[in-house]
Amino acid sequence: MAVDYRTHPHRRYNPLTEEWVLCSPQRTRRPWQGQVEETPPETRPAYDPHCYLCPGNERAGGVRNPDYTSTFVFDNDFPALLPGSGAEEDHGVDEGGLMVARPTTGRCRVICFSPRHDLSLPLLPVTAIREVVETWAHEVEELGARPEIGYVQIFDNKGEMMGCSNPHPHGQIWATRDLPTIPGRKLTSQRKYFASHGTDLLGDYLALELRLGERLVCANAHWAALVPFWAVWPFETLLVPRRPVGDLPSLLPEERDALAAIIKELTTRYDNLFRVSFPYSMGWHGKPTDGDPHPYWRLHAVYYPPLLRSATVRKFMVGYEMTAEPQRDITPEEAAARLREVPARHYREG
Ligand code: H2U
Repeated sequence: MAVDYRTHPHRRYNPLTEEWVLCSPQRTRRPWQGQVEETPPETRPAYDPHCYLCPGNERAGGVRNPDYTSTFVFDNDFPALLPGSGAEEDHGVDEGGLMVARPTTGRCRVICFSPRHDLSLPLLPVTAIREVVETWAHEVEELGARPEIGYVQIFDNKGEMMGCSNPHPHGQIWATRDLPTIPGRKLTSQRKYFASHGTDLLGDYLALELRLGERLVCANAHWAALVPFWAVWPFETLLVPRRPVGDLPSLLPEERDALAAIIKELTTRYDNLFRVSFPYSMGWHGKPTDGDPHPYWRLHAVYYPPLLRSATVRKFMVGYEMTAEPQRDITPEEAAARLREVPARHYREG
């Protein structure tokens, strides 16, 4: 008897991370009656004299921000990594493979998306998001060109729920000597796929999704945003360029324009889902900056929002997820349909 994946428990495989997710759609077979709880509209001033990140203000470390008018990037005052000091030449610890430690180095930067304290990415004009895209690309190019940097991770924690420490819209850049775990897994999987198929994993996956259409959220001439077949978070999405391109600096001007437009649309759809500034952690996965061309690597961004039913009901990655493997109820197909159904115009700009 064929299994109906819309109603029957099953596991899905993530070929990028080589992990499985348990999908239990039978738990949501009841009609969607969960209250959509309204949260009070966030009213923040355009400028907050007490904000560490606003133009002209003094940061926690004592340095004063310039009166910036576009994006603004600075070295994190409390960095998780430090530049080389010579100590990293130490060979580290290895107790028979049971206790292994190695020194590491890197740089941490913070990027303020705009001078406006009150405008999150979906509320910024596309022209301002385009400047964020330009800044991301510039940072990857500049940091990645340094011989001591092997990987540049761009990420953004949006909203208090994701541990964001300051409401002023901002993201982070951690540039490391070593390749971190998740990009490392993606390197292995993409390289293996390319070796056996002669084509790139994400390019083939994107072609399949564009043909099937059921997990697509939105697309334009250069990009597609979709809920991946193997999504773990309820409204997780993957943003992929149509052209095989390995990193942000390699994007053409028209691809950067289209990226700004699709980021505006995707994050607007997120906000419109529960009429709230939708929290998420997102990150870019570009090819490592170790000098190898990595021809099998396709640039992509991942969005991991925690919300499940409303502005206040979130998905917790706890018991089974922590001890066995990730689990979800709502199917990726249903999540994509709901993101497609909401307007592409922001409820606060309506
Ligand atoms: P999160 O909101 O994702 O925590 O990022 C904010 C970062 O900004 C955080 O890493 C840094 C913190 O160290 N920061 C500064 O470097 N200087 C400040 O004055 C405030 C925050």
